[in-house]
Amino acid sequence: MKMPVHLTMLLFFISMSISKAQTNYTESEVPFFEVPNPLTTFKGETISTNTAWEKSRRPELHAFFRENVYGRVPENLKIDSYNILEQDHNALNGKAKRTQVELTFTKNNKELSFTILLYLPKHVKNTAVFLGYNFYGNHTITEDESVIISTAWTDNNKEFGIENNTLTAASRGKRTNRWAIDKIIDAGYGLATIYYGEVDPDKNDFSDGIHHLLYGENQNQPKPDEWGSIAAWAWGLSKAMDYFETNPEIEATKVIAFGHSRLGKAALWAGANDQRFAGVISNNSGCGGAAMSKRKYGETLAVINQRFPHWFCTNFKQYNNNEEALVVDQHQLLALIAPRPLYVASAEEDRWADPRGEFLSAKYASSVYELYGKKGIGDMEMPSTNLPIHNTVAYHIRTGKHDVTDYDWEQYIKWANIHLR
Ligand code: GTR
Repeated sequence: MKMPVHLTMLLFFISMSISKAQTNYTESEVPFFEVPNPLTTFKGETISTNTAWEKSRRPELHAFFRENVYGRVPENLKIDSYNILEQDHNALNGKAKRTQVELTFTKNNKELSFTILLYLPKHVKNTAVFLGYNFYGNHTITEDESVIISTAWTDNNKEFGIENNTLTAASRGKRTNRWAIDKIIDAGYGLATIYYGEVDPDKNDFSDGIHHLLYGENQNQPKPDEWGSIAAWAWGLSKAMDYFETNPEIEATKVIAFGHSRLGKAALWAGANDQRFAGVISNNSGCGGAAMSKRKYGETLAVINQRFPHWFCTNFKQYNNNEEALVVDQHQLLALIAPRPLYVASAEEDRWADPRGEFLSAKYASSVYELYGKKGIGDMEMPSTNLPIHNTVAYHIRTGKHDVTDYDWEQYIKWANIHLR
């Protein structure tokens, strides 16, 4: 059953104003909480080697996040076919090769396809690639006229000229500011992006997207421990990785999952699930991403689960206004990425995402990196704005708002040059 759009919007704005009015932005009002130790198992045993971490602690933490936070993927679905829709060896003024490849999945007489837009620098072979979703279609990330416009459902956006939940040429190039394509290509990296709405439309409706392909008989929504939308988006990143492994031009062992905000949450979960990702970048991912839930600063679990009931699995809702009951926190999600390079980035004005909570999370995840002899945040304090830490666990807080900027990309490239080349 669907509510009329205007009613949904009204309820959305009411809930937004209530939740924002109650939001805690005062550091002294952050409650005292114990930080669950990544190196103490649920039974209280101490983990002191990376072998023990991999054998017992990592699996139990991963299972907890899978069954109680993001939800498990019901079944392994392989790519049915892939189809190169378009290719140009002289894209971006001749410096890149552009490929648009569509991956198709079929199950239970249903089908889902999504398209990867891929730019590879011509001057480099076996390219390392940044892979990340975009919010409004592949054609929004560049002025490149050849980029195919998605027909998938989209949220309306006046500023971008998006009406009737349909993408048109009016939105071409509207998000170029978030994708420093030239910098990425010039630095010798590839860029791959997917419109996230093709994998699962971002609305509280489980009859579309990838979910319904995997329903059992008479099932019309995920079970309490089954995947919400974030897990579906994370799944899509792994399927893109399956494709990369078949593409000899890509160095599949050097793919970095990147994401901003809700898509940063998806990138983190993809990196935790799929150890083929060489590294992960969380750009302003906030609540349910890099930020610590128990701090109750900015967005909280009750607020996120109410506004976006489809993002996490149903089991996660038991922690609404009940963060104390959680036996994990988000630093342990970050720890699941160890020993692979991890970059957590915040923005000063993005208090909703709790920059300090994102920093602390990266810091508290570091003990696991140290088991592997990798350098995390250690005993460093939160740095001032625009003073990045580029260790295996990296962090910066830049000036400005919730966004992805050239500054962010410059840092990601510098850090990738150190840890992934
Ligand atoms: C906000 C949400 C955040 C963040 C953001 C985004 O409305 O509260 O958790 O994910 O959306 O994705 O832009």
